[in-house]
Amino acid sequence: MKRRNFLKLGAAVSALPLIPSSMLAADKLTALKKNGEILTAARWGILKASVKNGKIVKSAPWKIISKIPNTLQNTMADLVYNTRIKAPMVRKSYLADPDNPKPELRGLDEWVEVKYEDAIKLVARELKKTREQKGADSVFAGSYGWQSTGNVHVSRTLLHRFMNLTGGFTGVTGDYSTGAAQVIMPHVTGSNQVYEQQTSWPVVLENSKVVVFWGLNPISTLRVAWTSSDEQGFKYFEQLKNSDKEIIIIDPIKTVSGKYFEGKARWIAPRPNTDVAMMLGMAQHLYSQGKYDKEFLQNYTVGFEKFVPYLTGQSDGAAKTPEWASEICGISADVIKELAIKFYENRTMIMAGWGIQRAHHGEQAHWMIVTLCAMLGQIGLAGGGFGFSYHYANGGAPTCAGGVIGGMNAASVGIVKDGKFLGLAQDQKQGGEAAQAWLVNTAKVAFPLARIADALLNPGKTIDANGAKITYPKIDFIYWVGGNPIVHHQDTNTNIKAWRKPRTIVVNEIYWTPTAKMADIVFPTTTQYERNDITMSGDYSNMHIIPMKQVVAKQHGAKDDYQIFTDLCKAYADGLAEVYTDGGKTEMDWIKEFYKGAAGAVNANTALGIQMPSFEQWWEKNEPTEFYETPESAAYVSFEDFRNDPVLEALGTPSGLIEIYSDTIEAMNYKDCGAHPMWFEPVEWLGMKDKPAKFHLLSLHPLDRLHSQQSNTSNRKRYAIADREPVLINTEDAKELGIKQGDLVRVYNARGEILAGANVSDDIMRGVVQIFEGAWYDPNAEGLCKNGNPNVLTIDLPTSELANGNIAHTALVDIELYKHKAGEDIKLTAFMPPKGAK
Ligand SMILES: Nc1nc2c(c(=O)[nH]1)N[C@H]1C(S)=C(S)[C@@H](COP(=O)(O)OP(=O)(O)OC[C@H]3O[C@@H](n4cnc5c(=O)[nH]c(N)nc54)[C@H](O)[C@@H]3O)O[C@H]1N2
Ligand SMILES: Nc1nc2c(c(=O)[nH]1)N[C@H]1C(S)=C(S)[C@@H](COP(=O)(O)OP(=O)(O)OC[C@H]3O[C@@H](n4cnc5c(=O)[nH]c(N)nc54)[C@H](O)[C@@H]3O)O[C@H]1N2
Ligand SMILES: [Mo]
Repeated sequence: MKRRNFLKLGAAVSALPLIPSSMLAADKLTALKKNGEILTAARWGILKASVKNGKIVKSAPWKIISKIPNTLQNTMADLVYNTRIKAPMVRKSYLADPDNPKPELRGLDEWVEVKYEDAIKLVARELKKTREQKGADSVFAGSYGWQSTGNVHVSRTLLHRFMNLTGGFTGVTGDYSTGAAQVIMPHVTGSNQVYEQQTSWPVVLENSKVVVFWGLNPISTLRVAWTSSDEQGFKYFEQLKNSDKEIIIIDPIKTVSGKYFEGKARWIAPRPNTDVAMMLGMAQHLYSQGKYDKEFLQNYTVGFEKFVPYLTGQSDGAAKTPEWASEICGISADVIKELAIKFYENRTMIMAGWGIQRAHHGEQAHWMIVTLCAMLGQIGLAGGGFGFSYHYANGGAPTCAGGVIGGMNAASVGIVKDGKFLGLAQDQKQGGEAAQAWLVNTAKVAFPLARIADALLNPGKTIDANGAKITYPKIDFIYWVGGNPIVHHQDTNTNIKAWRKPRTIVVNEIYWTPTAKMADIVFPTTTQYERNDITMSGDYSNMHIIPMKQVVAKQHGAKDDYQIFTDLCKAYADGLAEVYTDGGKTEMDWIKEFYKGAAGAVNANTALGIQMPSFEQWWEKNEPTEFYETPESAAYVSFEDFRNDPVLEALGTPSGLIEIYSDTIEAMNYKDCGAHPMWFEPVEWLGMKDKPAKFHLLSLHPLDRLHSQQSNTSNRKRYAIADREPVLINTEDAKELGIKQGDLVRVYNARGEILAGANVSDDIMRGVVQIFEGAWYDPNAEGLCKNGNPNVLTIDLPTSELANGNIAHTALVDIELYKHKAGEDIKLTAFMPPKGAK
């Protein structure tokens, strides 16, 4: 251990005042308003809450930025008052004997209410026991999820801080969002592209002639951001609609975005998971016509000459002609040729979403887009090339000049011996930038997130991952906060088996979600509206600093995650809570510190012309501080510097250039990811021989929810059909099956079965069905999900050995009119508390 850390720590503890200096002022600052309006923020934007007699009666956006509606903003009251966990609870068999807790009864057992203090002691004791008996690696705290916004109450970081200080944990790498793209892109372009600023919207609106939405549903997905949505993206897509640009939508579904651009955009619907073949057809056509930018390929890329034999079929006997592609993707060869030439002859911006890479061999999709764009030669030119985050967190909204607030960090691994905290084992690690904050890995042992069920079921198994070998630890303790893994992970029935492996599972939750129901110990947690916090808006724009003022009192004895982990520290070892809270800091102390850091920098930078007031004044005023774009940020063109000087501004790839062919990946020698982009048949798709089922299932991100969040609000009335999650099915397909609008249907395959309500429409191509992810899993005794969670039907395989991302959008299913089977229980219980809970 470093002496410096001992000193730092000693200083922190001895300087701990009896009453934090800010306490008196804080009382006034934290006083609740009983009547009137309160400003706060959520993932879904800056909000104004109306309270009457201390109760939320309404929530609405702070400002109207565009005419595009955002239904997530009006549900605050439901989020505070519905389906709450009302007390700390322990699963009956676990409470009876934590050493023999009958994990096979998880999700089935009764629950028993316990005193908060007892639950704290129980968790601290069992965690310590697990670490002593099985080592720190047996404790899993990867704990992925879309927890609430705010830089203080960030549940996952707070968990990691606790887990690090008490001795370390097994974590995860990557995420579900961009599991494949974030791993392949650094090999191809030197950085991940998916969480990076895009060519600015003003540049696109001025210079692009053609805008392509390749699997892009921005009118839905821009409803949220990781910090808080600034909603600038809506404003710009609105301007795009009113412009004279040609818009081409490539998507099996005419989504809300397709409808928004109806009459303006052309809708082209390929078979799901075949986009790479379609792009290869375009590339081959450009090559055969000599219509590609040889100079760009020469100066800015490597490996095109090794890719050509694949295009021409010299290497594998199949020329990737538009006709070849058409057979696979179902789009006519003429259209493929026409699009290729159009993109070549006009300044074209290809905006791609992430659904296309949440599929088997998902790495290939974005790699092929970059390759196609390299042939078009417009990368680094104003309004040309590609952008992988226009649909997410308002990418392309120019970055504002101003202050950036700090946040909680996950601290370092601590050393605990005989009930005493001895100090830190290593230096502090700081959090990353907002857009990629969750990619920061603070654990020593980590595996790709989407392999969680595989890891639980196969301890000791070694997998390949991006050139490394990773051996799964034997996980015996899970602590999850701010996520809903029983809902979000693929192949639920396998996942449930995996979740019955460890001895202990602890969950901090607001609601009785399916994940809370699958735990042993549950702590009821506050919603973000029951505590104070501070956040920024705009993951890329850094547009506002927003005071998140507590709206109502904490409900039903719910505790903040910060409180729970502070109390766990106290129970775990003497002296730990002081370190955890950095000398006794309250939520207001942290908020003030984060504010002051930013305000100091802003006020010192006179060029900004913005003076931020004292913290107390600012908090009292309860309004966001707004920052503004600069001429430079409004003119930002991604890859422009590289284009101007590929030597001085070399990319972070081994060659410094765009890698159409990667020697690094070649050396990994993977069967399922080669050295250049390729078409691989997915494990299930519509063009396969001996299809195991008839329809391709896509499970998009939900319009009226954030994943599973808001399932328990009145928004459900907007979409539920036959009181279940809707399944979108093509009119002709439905007719053949005798299914009508509103019918209750069974959707099934070899992996499981769910109920859904039929939504019959021409807005989806034939052979494809769509069920939004996020419906709360609600199994009956036979394992039929009565509410309609599509993950019961999806496949839990990795994209490839390279990225190990999830493949949620690769699955075939069958569908039929629901016929009642004798004894089958289909009463919806998703929103009811489990046995033993109030
Ligand atoms: N089939 C299919 N599956 C998918 C996807 C798909 O496209 N198709 N997409 C995947 C993707 S990209 C993602 S990101 C995941 C999302 O999966 P998740 O992020 O796990 O989904 P959420 O529903 O947002 O879960 C967040 C949970 O945190 C709780 N929570 C909120 N605030 C707090 C807090 O302050 N403290 C605590 N303790 N809890 C809190 C909420 O109540 C909620 O239950 O789903 C993945 N799953
Ligand atoms: N309202 C709302 N917004 C959200 C979220 C939410 O839950 N609700 N979640 C947020 C999160 S965590 C993430 S990761 C992002 C997700 O953003 P994305 O991953 O981009 O969203 P998806 O819904 O998976 O898919 C986007 C589009 O791709 C299309 N698509 C799917 N498969 C294919 C295919 O094989 N080919 C083609 N051409 N198109 C295909 C879908 O039909 C859809 O229109 O959204 C964020 N925004
Ligand atoms: Mo995501």
